[in-house]
Amino acid sequence: MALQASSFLPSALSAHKEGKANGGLKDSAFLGVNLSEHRIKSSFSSPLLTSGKRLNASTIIRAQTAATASPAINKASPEAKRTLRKGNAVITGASSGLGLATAKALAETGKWNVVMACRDFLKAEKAAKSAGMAKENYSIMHLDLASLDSVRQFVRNFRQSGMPLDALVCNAAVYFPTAGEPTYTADGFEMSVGVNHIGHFLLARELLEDMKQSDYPSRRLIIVGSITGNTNTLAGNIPPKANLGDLRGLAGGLNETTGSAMIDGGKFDGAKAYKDSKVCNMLTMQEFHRRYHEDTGISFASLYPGCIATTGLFREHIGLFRTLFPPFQKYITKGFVSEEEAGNRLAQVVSDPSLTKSGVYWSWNKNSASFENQLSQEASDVEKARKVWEMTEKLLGLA
Ligand code: NDP
Ligand code: PMR
Repeated sequence: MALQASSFLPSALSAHKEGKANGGLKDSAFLGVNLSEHRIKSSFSSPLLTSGKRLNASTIIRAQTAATASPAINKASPEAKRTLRKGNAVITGASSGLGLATAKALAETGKWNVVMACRDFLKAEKAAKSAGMAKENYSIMHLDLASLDSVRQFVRNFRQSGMPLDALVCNAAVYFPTAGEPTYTADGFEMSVGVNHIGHFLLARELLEDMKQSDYPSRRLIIVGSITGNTNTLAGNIPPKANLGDLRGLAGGLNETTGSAMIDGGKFDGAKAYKDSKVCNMLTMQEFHRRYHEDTGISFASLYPGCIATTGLFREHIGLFRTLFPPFQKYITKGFVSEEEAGNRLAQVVSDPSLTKSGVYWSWNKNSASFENQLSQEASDVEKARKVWEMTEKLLGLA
């Protein structure tokens, strides 16, 4: 049922407080609602090129720990002083939005070489230049997460560069809210889960070996999550809600010709597939933590950077959504953050000495102070995390 524009707020918001998350909000498309029915080396050789009632969110998000005011990431710290070399951070999807802003924030400290892992080399190069990133602080390597061959080639190329790996940020994502039919990766997985979860899973599993070898004082593997995959929040209760079900679609390979393109085995829904993929991202981070933190000392983290309503993530959405979403988030939910602010937040998770805790899903309060947030029941389900891990391994031939 379509949502009337007049009903989208504030009644929709109060419905959640009363525990009726979907009151007035049914299957949807405008604002969720279906209007139309609708080490550093100084030079690198190829293949690595050095380049040149307002909504009260605090009633929804419950902090487990006190908020930590976040210091500027470029402040000298005892940890930074001990560091003799620049850190190397691989960031996927650094050609726009959050990834680019994070790359810029890290590059500007002069303490990081950012490896921008991107599917469109020229776009990444242009983006880095127009962001004003200095050549000596970044390099670009090709990575298409929609192809497992490309992921494996990226890993080989990275190793050939000879750089140690100190931080990996799994940031890239696609979102197809208006797609009527699924599209597929080169390996036949539904595209949103294929890129956002499966491609990153393989990349992170492979590069974990490289991170283990690094002598950097604080090594971190970060997988970007989102509020919309967490059904313990208002945003996570906007239909279609994330739900991995019994994972039968994932087990079957996420393809309609052999089963279902959706993780839960249901009918294809692009918006749900994205939210499901974010649940997988947050579960994967926790499973990494349980399996590897103690032995390796690597910190595993996820985060919700805030609603960056202006990014390319919404490029496939209808025009009306793209026009109204930023003011809606700025003035009504007050969840809006600029790309720059979101980039600073993610850069903190990469390098701030106070954010080393592993297994954490970070969020920021309205004063932009970080806090350890609580995940939804499904996004923190230990058994589901293990199953998602094992099934994904199986699809990748790792088990
Ligand atoms: P953007 O669309 O601006 O950035 C996504 C990036 O992913 C782009 O650089 C894109 O490359 C890249 N990408 C897409 N497909 C592939 C692929 N097959 N292989 C390699 N790279 C690919 O969106 P955001 O910056 O908003 O999204 C970044 C992260 O932030 C995502 O994980 C998203 O889920 C998360 N997030 C975003 C929020 C928001 O409000 N925007 C809120 C919460 C989380 P290209 O430039 O070539 O298209
Ligand atoms: Mg949401 C506190 C309220 C809040 C927040 C923080 C977000 C974040 N959203 C909120 C509320 C609402 N949204 C309400 C009340 C509605 C109904 C009008 C609504 C709708 C909506 C739509 C249709 N919101 C959306 C969409 C999208 O297509 C975005 C999405 O789900 O992408 C997957 C989205 C988002 N809202 C957010 C955030 C952060 C997003 C986008 C990105 C993401 O999760 O990665």
